[in-house]
Amino acid sequence: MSEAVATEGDRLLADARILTDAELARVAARLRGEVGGTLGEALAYAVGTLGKGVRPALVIAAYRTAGGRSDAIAGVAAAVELVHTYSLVHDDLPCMDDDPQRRGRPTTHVAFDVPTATRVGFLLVPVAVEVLTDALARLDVDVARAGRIASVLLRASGIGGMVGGQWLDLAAEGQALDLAALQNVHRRKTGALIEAACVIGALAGGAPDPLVAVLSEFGRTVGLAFQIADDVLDATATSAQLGKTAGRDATMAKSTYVSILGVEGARREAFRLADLALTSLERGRVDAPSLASLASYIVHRQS
Ligand code: GRG
Repeated sequence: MSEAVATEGDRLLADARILTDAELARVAARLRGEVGGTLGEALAYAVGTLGKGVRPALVIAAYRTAGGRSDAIAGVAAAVELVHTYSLVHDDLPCMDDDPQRRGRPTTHVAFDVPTATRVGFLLVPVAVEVLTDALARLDVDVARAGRIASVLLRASGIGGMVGGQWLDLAAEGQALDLAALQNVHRRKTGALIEAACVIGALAGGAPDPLVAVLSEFGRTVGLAFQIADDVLDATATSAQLGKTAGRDATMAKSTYVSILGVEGARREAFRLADLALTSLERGRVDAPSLASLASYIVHRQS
């Protein structure tokens, strides 16, 4: 997997962000107006503090791979990003990772307060669903497929995915997990939403089930690679590079791929998984250079 492809990944991310960030800005402005007061400001702050946009880029790339052409896919991408954003607002709370910085800015509970940030996280759950259903209507996705898409997103965010993974992650603090247990945490906490991004994009683009299955396997593999790369960056990058506090895993005595395999071993595993993800595309005879570039970006990224 070459770094040149990773540069193409940067370009794809930037293109996807032009579409998705505009959608997120609309959501932020609407929430500021509709909710009003401090809570409206805090919602707009959380939604308007933007990340790299990996999940939206995967939604859009999978959609286009399935033959989708409408820019209204940005609403679907924004919905997936909103789920990710509210998870970060809660993840940073003092009762979880207790982090003062995220995406280069003070976390929502630092910029406002803990009760407000807690409300922001929960309030964004239905907002994400509303943004999703509006976008699916604009894309003219039929009701059965729209229901399937909503179910994929909600399942990935729930006990079998993000929430369950976070729970296991917190419960494992200070304990030495083996690789199988850690893989289960990573797949649920981070991988499930990344896999869902690929599946949702494919379904929205009208992909037949065999193509959905290939993109699901691709997403599952890069989802795990993403969290392993995150473990490596937490141990090797600076807080300025990451826009959040570096070295947090060691401070919180978390088991990570780095604590088990070392930095180089973890890096090699992330690269191996990115290659495996490309193999699943090839095996399924899916020509998806944009997804391949994003897989490369995911394991070569510096932030
Ligand atoms: C609010 C109902 C509710 C649930 C929240 C807290 C929680 C449940 C889940 C947290 C899951 C979590 C923290 C996953 C980590 C994922 C991860 C690696 C984040 C970093 O992703 P990047 O690098 O970040 O894509 P940016 O900022 O670029 O978007």
